[in-house]
Amino acid sequence: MQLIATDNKQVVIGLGVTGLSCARYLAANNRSFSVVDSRDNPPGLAAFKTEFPDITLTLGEITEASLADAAELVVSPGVAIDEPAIIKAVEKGAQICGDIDLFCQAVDVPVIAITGSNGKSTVTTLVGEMISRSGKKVAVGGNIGTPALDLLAQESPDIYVLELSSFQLERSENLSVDVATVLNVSADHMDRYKNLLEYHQAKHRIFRGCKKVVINRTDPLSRPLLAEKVEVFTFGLNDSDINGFGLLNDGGVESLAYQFKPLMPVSELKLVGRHNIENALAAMALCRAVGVELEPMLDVLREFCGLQHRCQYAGEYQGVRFYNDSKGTNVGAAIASINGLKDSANNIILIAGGDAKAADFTPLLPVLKNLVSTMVVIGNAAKTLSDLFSETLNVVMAQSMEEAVASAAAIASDGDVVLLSPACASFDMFDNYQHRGEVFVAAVQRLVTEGAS
Ligand code: UMA
Ligand code: ADP
Repeated sequence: MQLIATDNKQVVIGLGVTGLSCARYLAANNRSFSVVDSRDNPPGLAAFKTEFPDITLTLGEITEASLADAAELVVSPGVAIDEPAIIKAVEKGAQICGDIDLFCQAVDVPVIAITGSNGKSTVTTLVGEMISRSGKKVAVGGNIGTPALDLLAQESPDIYVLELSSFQLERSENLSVDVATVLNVSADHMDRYKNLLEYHQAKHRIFRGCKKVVINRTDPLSRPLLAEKVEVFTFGLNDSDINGFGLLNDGGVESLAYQFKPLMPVSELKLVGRHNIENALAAMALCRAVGVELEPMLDVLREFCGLQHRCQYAGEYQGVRFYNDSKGTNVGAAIASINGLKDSANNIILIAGGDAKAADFTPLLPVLKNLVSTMVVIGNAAKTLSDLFSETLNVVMAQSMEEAVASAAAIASDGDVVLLSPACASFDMFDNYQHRGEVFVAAVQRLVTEGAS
C-alpha cells in the first residue's frame, strides 16, 4: 500500500504499538517521516490510517527502496537491526535509533531505567508503586506495556520508570538516564543474539551516560565499568552494605535490611519465592537512588501480591497446589520459580516447553534432578526437553495445555505442587504468555470444580 509520498527524513520500521507511538510523536513534533512494516496487516494499521491518512505507509517485504530517503531509521524492537535492507540503508549513511532514544531526548524529568533477564516487570511495577506511595507523580512504561513515547501524551510526572528490553537497548545510543540497572543476566533470546556476550553488551547500553547505577551484588554480569562520578547503590540476597539493600539476621528472624539496619521481616512480604525477595530489594535500591523514604517502600511490600502469570497461585485439587508462572519464558526464570517454591512443596511437577528461542536447557538439569519428579512437556520444545531429561526424571508428552494439566494432576499426590514455568516463549501454541497462563488457569479451575474426567 502506498499513501501520499513525502520528503522522508525519518522512517519508522514496524507498525505495532511502538511504531504507532513513534508516528504520533514524530507527527506531534512536525517531523517528516514515513512508516514501513513487513506484515500485510500489522496491528497498528487501522489506528494509523485514521490518525495519519496523509503519511506514506509501505507494507510487505522491507526493501532498500522503501528505506531509500532515510536519514534516520526508527526501528521497532521486534525487528532485528541486521535485516539486509537496514544494513544497506546504514551503509548509505542512515542512522539507527529506537523509540527509547526519542523518549530520552524529549523528557526533562528524571528517568529510572530497568533491564535484566528476569524480574523487570515485577521490579518496574514495585518502583512505580513505591514512588507513587511517597507522594510523587510517576509514569511507568516501556517493554512492560505502554510504549515510552505514549507516556508523553499524559501530564508530565515527577519521574518516569521504564522497563527496557535488550531489543530496545541494542538500538539505543546514549540514553543518559538518571538511574540505570541491569537486574541480572542469564541467557535469553539466543535466536536474536550470537552468544551471551552480545546479549550482555546490549543490556549494558542502559548505563551509557547515566548518573547513578544500581548493582546486583550477587551477579557480576550486572556490574558496569564505572566512571568515577557515578553514584552506586546495591542490592542482593546477602548481607546489606553501605548504600546497599540486603538480608540480615535480626534475632533469628531473616529481615530485609538497608546498610546495617533491619527494616522488616521477610515473612511480611506477600510475594512468593526467593527471587521475589531479590526483586523487592532491587526496587528499594532504585527508589533510594531517587530519594524515596523507606516507609512508603515497606508499605508497598506489605501489600503487593505480585503480577499475574508470575508464580501465581491458581488453585488446589486433592491437596495438590497449582501455580501459574507462564511469564517464566527462559531457563533462568524457570530455575528461579522452581527454587522459589521448593520449600512449600513435597515435590514439584513441572509443565514446560513451547518456543525455545534457541535456548540451551542443560542448566535446568541440577534443579530438575533435586526438586522435580516429573516434567510434562508441551509445544515445539517437547522433544528436545524429553531427549535431554528423560534419563534423569519422568517425562510425559502432552499435546495441549488441558492434557498437560490432566497428566500432571493424575501423577501428583497430596502435598505436591504443579508448576507451569515453561522456560520458553508461547507463540507456537498461544497468542502470548498471558493467553498461555489463562488457558492453564482455566484448565486448573475446571479440574477444581468438575474433578478429573
Ligand atoms: N514484526 C514484523 N514485521 C515488522 C515489524 C514487526 O514481522 O515490520 C513482528 C516482530 O518480529 C514481532 C512482532 O511483530 O514478532 C512485534 O514487534 P514490534 O516491534 O511491532 O513490537 P510492539 O508491538 O511494538 O511491542 C514492543 C515489544 N515487543 C517486542 O519487543 C517483540 C513489547 O514487548 C513492548 O511491550 C512494546 O514494544 C512497548 O514497548 C513484548 C515482548 O515480548 C511484551 N518483549 C520481549 C520480552 O519481554 O521478552 C522483548
Ligand atoms: P521480566 O519482565 O524480566 O520477564 P517478570 O517480573 O515479569 O520479569 O518475571 C518473569 C518471570 O521471571 C517470573 O515469572 C519468574 O519465573 C522469573 N523471575 C522473576 N524475578 C526473577 C529474579 N529476580 N531472578 C530470576 N528469575 C526471576
